[in-house]
Amino acid sequence: MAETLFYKILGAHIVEGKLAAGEQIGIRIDQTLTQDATGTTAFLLFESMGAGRVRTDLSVSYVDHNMSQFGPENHNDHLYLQTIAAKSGVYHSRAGNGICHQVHLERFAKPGVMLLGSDSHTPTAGGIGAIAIGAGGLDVAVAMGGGPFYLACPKVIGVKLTGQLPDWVAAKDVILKLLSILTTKGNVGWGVEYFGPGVATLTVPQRATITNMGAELGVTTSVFPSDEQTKKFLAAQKREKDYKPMAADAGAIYDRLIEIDLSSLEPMAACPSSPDNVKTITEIAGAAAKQIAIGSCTNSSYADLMMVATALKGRKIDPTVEFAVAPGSREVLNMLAANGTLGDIISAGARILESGCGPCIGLGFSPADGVVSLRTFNRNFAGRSGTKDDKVFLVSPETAVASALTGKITDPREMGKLFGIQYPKIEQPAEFIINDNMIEAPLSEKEAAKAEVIRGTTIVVPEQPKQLPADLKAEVLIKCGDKITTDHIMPAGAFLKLRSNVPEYAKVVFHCFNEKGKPSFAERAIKVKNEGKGGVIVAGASYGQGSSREHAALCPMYLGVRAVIAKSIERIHKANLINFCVVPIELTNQDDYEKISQGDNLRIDGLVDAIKGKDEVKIVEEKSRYEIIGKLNLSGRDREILLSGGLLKYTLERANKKVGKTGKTKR
Ligand code: MIC
Ligand code: SF4
Repeated sequence: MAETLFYKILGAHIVEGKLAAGEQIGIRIDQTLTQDATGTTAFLLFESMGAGRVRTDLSVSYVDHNMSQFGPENHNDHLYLQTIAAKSGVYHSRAGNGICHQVHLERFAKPGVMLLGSDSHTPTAGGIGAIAIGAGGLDVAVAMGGGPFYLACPKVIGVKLTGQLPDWVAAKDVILKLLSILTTKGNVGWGVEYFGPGVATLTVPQRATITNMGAELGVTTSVFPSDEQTKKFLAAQKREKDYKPMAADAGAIYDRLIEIDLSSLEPMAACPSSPDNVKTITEIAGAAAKQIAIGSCTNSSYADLMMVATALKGRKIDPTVEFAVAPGSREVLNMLAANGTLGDIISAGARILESGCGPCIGLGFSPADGVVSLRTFNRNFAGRSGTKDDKVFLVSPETAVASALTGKITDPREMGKLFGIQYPKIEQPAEFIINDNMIEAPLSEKEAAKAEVIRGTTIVVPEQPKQLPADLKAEVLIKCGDKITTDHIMPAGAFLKLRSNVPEYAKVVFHCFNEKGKPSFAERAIKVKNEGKGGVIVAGASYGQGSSREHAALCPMYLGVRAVIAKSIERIHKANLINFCVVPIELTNQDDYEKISQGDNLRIDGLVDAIKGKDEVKIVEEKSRYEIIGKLNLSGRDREILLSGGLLKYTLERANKKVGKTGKTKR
């Protein structure tokens, strides 16, 4: 049968289960990536497994998120990650070398591999023909130890691209268009595969912008074929040997088909405060934009910044605008420095930020109260910029630079009329400047045996979950609405530096919902825990959207949360809940959501028995006695993990069983 590219790559890596939509499958992982904000926990858990050296073909640890270094926490993390990487057989990309996804695309990703990363934008590597999936740190730790990654085999949406992008219309507009069609809700269990004649017109970095922001759809991942464009990109990275052509078979059948004619697209923006609140620039043009930032793993490639530099050459940004540019990697920065175009950006009035995540995750460059901030990033969840009630619009670099010159949201197609600027068609260089001296190779096994790991005082091994009670008695600690993101659950920005210290970080769970003068979520949770009860979080649809941060499960678990009851739960977050032994329960009847209030006392009798083999649980409120039926949408392995007390204990139990049988550890 004619196969999709998605299934070809999954099929080549399957070690358990059947390659059919909806089936639970185990996949062998070739490469992993971790970044510092999720990586410290991932490595601490990897160490707790006693795995020693990694068993993948390649694992890379990046430092790109926490680089502001107010206080010792960030540098403590860097030193721990550098030394544990060297010891465990992992490559280490140092602070300043660039954003993990950009650097991985440039230096490591290749067609046909399976990449698992502890960051939700890992699908960036789908731009080069890899199946690249975001997951929680603990899942990545298991993969580093040689364990398979388990997932529900996705159905595949085929996106047929035809035509060619018009001048000033960008790859960002392609993914914004798709977000306007599919939205951020309801795409769990799907993957996206691009095909059709329009594919050949897009370069690898353009494709990577599209697969990167595919994360916002909530799909498992997105993938492009590997073709002449891929070969050209790899050759320019001096990695032509990593090239192999890959595509779907002719006549492959997709579970759903969407067609996008690239020629018909126009510049677009995701308006506050969701990536799917998409409007065309013509609809919103003219509003004053006092802050503009170009960067992030979505849009900070060489071609993006060359286009920006060419448009800015000899010009000055509007004096009402604060304008920042963060090149995605040191390779990009070096290229711009060497060809002199960095000077054009600086002379026009841009502030050059470090090659890292920075403002994308609210680390600096927060906008003033009430001003419009245009960003080329991928997420504009309320408050993520570090400013409450922010007005962040997500746009292409083309729209961003046009608006920087006028001070207003501006359609870049006006650039000719306004400034006499023709669209700069940027050619990919035949060779990038390759300099890997900020990527450290791991120590040999012999050297590693003697090597010390540096552990600062702010690095605390996370507590493991307690076993689930046979019958759960729990209080509803919070009732929240639809599309609650992991940024709502665990704020980043100024709090990001607490990632390596769960007891401290747990104090700010649901920080954005805390009210002055009232007990915080954490205080309420601790009170309930001290009364000997469990805690429950109640939510609407698409709970846990956004990042892969497992702290959104780990910190509530630390505060005594034992279950989440929601209309629906997003893929990565659901897996993280299970990994930390918090039971994900989805409402059978969505209207039952209305019955529940904060402070209700719920009973789930026979919870453990239900996890052992039932698909539903009965939830009873103790006072008013309302009854609700909750779905346990769990695979057999999910059930075993919950019954073991979380993924770490489950993994250790299985490893011990193998030692028992064979006398030596096999994982
Ligand atoms: C994000 O973009 O939200 C992050 C910060 O990169 C997260 C990872 C994290 O929270 O550390 C992600 O996308 O997974
Ligand atoms: Fe970093 Fe932003 Fe990309 Fe997340 S989305 S990896 S914070 S640049």
